Formats: sequence, C-alpha cells, structure tokens
Amino acid sequence: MIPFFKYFTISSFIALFAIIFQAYFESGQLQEVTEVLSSLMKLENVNRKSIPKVIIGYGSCSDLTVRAVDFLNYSENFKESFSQRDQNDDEINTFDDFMKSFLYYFSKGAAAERYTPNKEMFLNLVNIAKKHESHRWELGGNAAVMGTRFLIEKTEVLLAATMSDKQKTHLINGIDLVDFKPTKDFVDDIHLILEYKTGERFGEHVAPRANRYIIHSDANNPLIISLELLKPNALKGDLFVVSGLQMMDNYPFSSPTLRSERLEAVKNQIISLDKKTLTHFEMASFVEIELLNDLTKYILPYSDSIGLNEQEIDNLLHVLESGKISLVANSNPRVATTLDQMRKVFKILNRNYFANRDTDKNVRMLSRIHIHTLAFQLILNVKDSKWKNIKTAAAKSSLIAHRHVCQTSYVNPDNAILVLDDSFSTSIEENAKTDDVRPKRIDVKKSGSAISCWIEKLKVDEKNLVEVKICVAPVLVCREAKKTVGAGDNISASGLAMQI
Ligand SMILES: *[C@@H]1O[C@H](CO)[C@@H](O)[C@H](O)[C@H]1NC(C)=O
Ligand SMILES: *[C@H]1O[C@H](CO)[C@@H](O)[C@H](O)[C@H]1NC(C)=O
Repeated sequence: MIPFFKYFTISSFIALFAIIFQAYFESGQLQEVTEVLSSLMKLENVNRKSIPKVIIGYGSCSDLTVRAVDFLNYSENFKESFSQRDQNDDEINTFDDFMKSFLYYFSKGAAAERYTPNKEMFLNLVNIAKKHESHRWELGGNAAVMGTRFLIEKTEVLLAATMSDKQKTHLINGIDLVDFKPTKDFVDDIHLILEYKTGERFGEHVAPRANRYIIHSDANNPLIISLELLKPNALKGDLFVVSGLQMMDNYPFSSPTLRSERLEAVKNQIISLDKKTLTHFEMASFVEIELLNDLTKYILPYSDSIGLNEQEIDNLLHVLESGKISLVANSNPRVATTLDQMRKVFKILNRNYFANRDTDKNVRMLSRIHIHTLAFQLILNVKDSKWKNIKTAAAKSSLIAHRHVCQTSYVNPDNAILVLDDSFSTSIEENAKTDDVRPKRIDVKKSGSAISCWIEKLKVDEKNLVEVKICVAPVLVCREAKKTVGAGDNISASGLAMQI
C-alpha cells in the first residue's frame, strides 16, 4: 500500500506543475499578444492629402439590445420543435418559429437577422425587452453604423436613411443626412437584438462563440425608401457603399416583382455614378435564394468591393457554385479554408465580369474582398487597382474588431487572446491540387510583422490571369465580449476608410 503522504506528494506535485505550466503558458501568450498589438498599432494610421467623401445607403433603425439568455425563458417544449427544424424553416410567423430559429443559430454561434410578418408577436417582445434590466437603445442599421465609423475615420459622409426627428438626435454630429421630412405617423423601424457570450447556456444549448440574433418587422428599410432621396447631384464622391439589403429577406412585398424593381433601382443608382467612384457592397446574412440570385444580377456585377463574414462567404460561394444557400458554416474557420473560398468567389465573379464587359459597359471588376472573422481579417486587392494601403486596412480593421467587441479604445493585452496559429497554410491541399495556387506555409512569427501579405496570380479564365495582393491580420479576440452587434459594420468601414 502506498502511504498517504505519497498520494499527497504526487497529487500536489501535479497540481503545482499545472499551476506553473499555466502561468508559463499565459505569460507566453501575453507576450505574444503584446507583440502583435504593438505591430498592429504601428500600422493603423494613414496620412491623407485630402479628405475623401463617402456616400452610404441605405436605411437606419433603432436597435434594442438585450441579453438573450436572461431575456428569453427556456421551456422544455422547445426541445421537440428544435429537433423538427429543417433547412427551410426560416419564416417566422409564430413565437415558436422564432424560438426554433433562435436556438438553431445560437447553438452554432452564427449571426442571424430575421424578418417576422407577425407584428403583434414582435411588438409584444419589444415591450417585454424595453422593460428588461439588460436592455439598451442605440441608433442602428448597417448604413448608419458604417457612416458613423467613416466619420470617426476622418472622411466626409453622406448618409441615405429616413429617420424620425427623435432618431436624428442620436446621429453623430458631422454626418450629412439626405433630406427627409417625416410625416406625423412615421415610426422608426426597431431591431430587437439578442446578444450572447461564448459559453452561455440556454437550456441544453451552449453558444460556441459570442454573437447575436436579430429579429425585426421593418416597414421602411425593405423598400429602401431612402434611395430616391439621394439626388443625382449628390452622388459625387470617392466611395459609394451599398448595405442593408438583407432587410428585404422574407419580406412580404405587395407585388411579386417589387423587390427586383427596387434592386434594379439600386443598380441604376450605382451605374449613374462616375466610374472614378469606387463601389462597395456590404453583404449580410441572407436566407432567400431568390434574393441572392437578384443580388448576383443587380448588385455584385457593379461592385468593386465586397465585405462579408465567414458565414456569408460560405453562403455566397454555395449560391454561386450550386444555386443553393448555406445557412450556417463553421463559426471559427481555418485561414486556408477561407482563403480558398475567397479565391473561388473572386474567380467566379470576375469570370462573369470578363464575359460581360463587352456587352455591358457598366460592369466592374471585383478588385477588393474583405472577409472579417473572429480570429482574423483577410483582405484581397487586385494589383494596380485604386485601393490604397492594404496593410493599414488589415491592421486597422483587426484593432477595430477588438475595440468594438470589448467596447474600449485602449486594447488591454490581458483581455485579448490570439486564436490564429503562428503559422498557417494559404490553401487546403486537396483544393490546391486542382487549382493554380501552390499552397505555402506562412510563418507569422518569422516575418517580424503581425500582418502577412503576399502576391498571387489567379487564373480567372483561359485568357485572364489576375495578380492580387492578399493580407491576413490576426485579431486580438476580446475575452469578455461586451458587444457584437455592429462589429462587422465598424470593421468593414474602418478598413475601407484606410483604402480610399
Ligand atoms: C419570461 O417570464 C417572465 C416571468 O413569467 C415574464 O414576465 C416575461 O415576460 C417572460 N419573457 C418573455 C420574453 O417571454
Ligand atoms: C461601432 O459603431 C457603433 C455605432 O455607431 C458604436 O456604438 C461603437 O462603439 C463603434 N465601435 C467602435 C470600436 O468605435
């Protein structure tokens, strides 16, 4: 028999070893985080000779945010309806539909934004949320949030959004707003945002990462009523941003062709711009395949740049390759996977560009892609395109990701984790075999800079080889997520602001 004290010694030795190891590991992490931080901060600023002008469409809303797991009441009844959920269950007509949808995205940690035609159920939820202790109100909507970020990054901003006079008072000073006189019965659209943190529990479901689920019942945004308020003579600038189109998803338009007509109006607005004005389309979480098909027809061919997250690139690629949507993807993908998806999207969209440019003089080459994920920022620029300062944009957007989610302007290394590995492959082997890109291993530590950039030649079609520059910036992931809504908009806008 082993005497008692031996047990004691062995177990305490193990415990001590574990503590030392943990401390050693954490100090290593801390040092790495500090190095990445200083490397990013050295790169995050630009010196501009003149102030660029940005025009941003479309819309705004009032964001009402609550803590999902405190606000919603779990019921055992959800179990059954959750297990019966299928891919097409994205119409939200009842409270039960809503819970089913929420649980699905929550358990995957995927951001979602869904429309419900059931105004009564929606207003009921809003009324409960308004009284909930965790609630907060803010000005929201992709265009308004991006506009705010652009202004902070020292650009001139014209925003196309319709707001009540009360809502306008929440808009940051300095943004130029289109002229809109609200009628007496005009009400701002409300978005109810259910936020959750990594590891939060709801019944038997655990959120794999911090994110948010948005439910809305918009009346103004789906119709893009601010579009016509952008008068032709106001459409002069360095960059035109299209965002907020996901509000048209699942919306019951009064006529079957109305949505396409509105998207065609967006297209006409874009093609009325001077070719010198760069165009950016901020994607979002789309569910309806018809809408995505319309986007590939009316919006994508006229966009110089697109911004999207890991779910959205997966979805877009699915649509382009197979005509089907993908609702959720891995919420923390590998760099190689995302790079492969980015190249494929780049090639498909530009193959269309090369095929159509002789017949449609308005099509634009897709010359910029920005993918924002939890662990890294990925930016692609076509060489010799008009986009400037790619490295600065990668650094800036990475820092903004941390600052936004942690809600701080000062980045505390103790409150950050690096999720991206020290080295990564630029392509997944099996894809590389069939592709023109030879996978490389990028060793982030060896390169001396937190941001890794390299050049590739992408074979778009038989005749066209396009040279691109790609940069990857690690994100200092916020340990204690305070806010996820608006992250993508802040990140995208900060990157764009550095590149014009
Ligand atoms: C959750 O339950 C409480 C207590 O019964 C109730 O007051 C509240 O309205 C419920 N919340 C929701 C979102 O249904
Ligand atoms: C992003 O935008 C929102 C709304 O404009 C703002 O509340 C938030 O603090 C911004 N994030 C950062 C990092 O400034």
